[in-house]
Amino acid sequence: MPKPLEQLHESDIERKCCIGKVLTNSLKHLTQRFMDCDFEWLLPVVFSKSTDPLWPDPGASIEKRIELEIYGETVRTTSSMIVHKMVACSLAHPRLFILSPNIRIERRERARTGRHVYEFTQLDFEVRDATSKEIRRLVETVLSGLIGNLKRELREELTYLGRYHSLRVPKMPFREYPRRELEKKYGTGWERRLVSEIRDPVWVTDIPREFYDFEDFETGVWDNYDLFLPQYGEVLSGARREWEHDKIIRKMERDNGIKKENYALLLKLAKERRMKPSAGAGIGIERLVGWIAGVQHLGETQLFPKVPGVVYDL
Ligand code: ASN
Repeated sequence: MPKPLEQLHESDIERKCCIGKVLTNSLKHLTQRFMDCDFEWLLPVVFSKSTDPLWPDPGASIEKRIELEIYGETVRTTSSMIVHKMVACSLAHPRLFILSPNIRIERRERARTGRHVYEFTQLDFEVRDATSKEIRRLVETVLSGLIGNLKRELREELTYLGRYHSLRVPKMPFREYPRRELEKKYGTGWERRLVSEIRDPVWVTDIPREFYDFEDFETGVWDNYDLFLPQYGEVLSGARREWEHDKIIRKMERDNGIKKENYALLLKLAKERRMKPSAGAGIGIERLVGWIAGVQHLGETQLFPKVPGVVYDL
C-alpha cells in the first residue's frame, strides 16, 4: 500500500521522483500536442449543479456522492467534466481540453486493486462534429508519440523504474474489439481476461453506459470506446455524444436514478437546439503514468496518495 510522503525512505523518494519526472514529461508532451492541434486549454471547475452521474456504468463503484450547499444552492464536486465539456464545445470552443481533477469516493474494498484512487486527474477533451474514429486516431498518435518521446528523454528514469526495455511504442492503428465479441469469447469477466492477454493498448467499443454517450436506438449499438492497457486496464473512456433533447430525456428516464433536475441547463440547451454533435474522451493521468512507470498501486503516482478508504494528513 502506498505510504504518505513523510514516511518514505530515501530510495522510495528517489523512485517517487522518477515517477514525478515521467508525470511532468507526460503532461508537457500531451498538453503541447493538444495545443499543436488547435485545442483551447480550459481551467477546471470544482463545484457545480451538474456533474457526471457515473451511472449506469459497469465500472463504477461509488461509496458516496458529495453534495453540499453554497449560497443556498446544492452543488456537487466534479466527478468528470463531461457536461461542461459538451456545453463548452457546443457554445464556445470547437476543440478543447482540460486537466480536470475528479473526485470519486470509491468503495473502500477498492483499496487494494491498485487501480483506484479517490482523487485523480483526467486529461479530458472534446471536438465538435468529430467521429469516434477521428478521436481514436488522435489518441493513438498522441500516445505513441508520448511513449517514443519518454524513451528518448527519460532513458535513465525509465531504466531505474525497470521499464525502459519492457515499454514499447505501440503500433498504430491499435486493435479494436467490439464488447459483444469479448463477451462471447470470455463471458462477463472479459475485462480481466483481455487485460492479462494483451501486450499493447487496445480499444473496446460499444459499451452500454451513461446517457451522454451516443446510442443507435435501432441497432442498440453504442458509439463509444475505452482504451485498455496491458495489465493495468482501462485508461480512457470516450464517445460520440448525444445532443438531441428527446433522446437524452428518454435515456435519463430509462436509467433509473438519474435526476433530470440535476441536468436542467444541459436539457434546456438541447431543447433550444444549442447542443451540437461532438466526440471526445478523457485520459486518466495516474493510470497512464502508472502503466508507463510500472507501479503496483496508482497511489504511487501521487505525492499525496488518495487510496480508497484511507485519509492521510495531506
Ligand atoms: N471523460 C469521459 C468521457 O469523455 C467521461 C468520464 O470520465 N466518465 O467520456
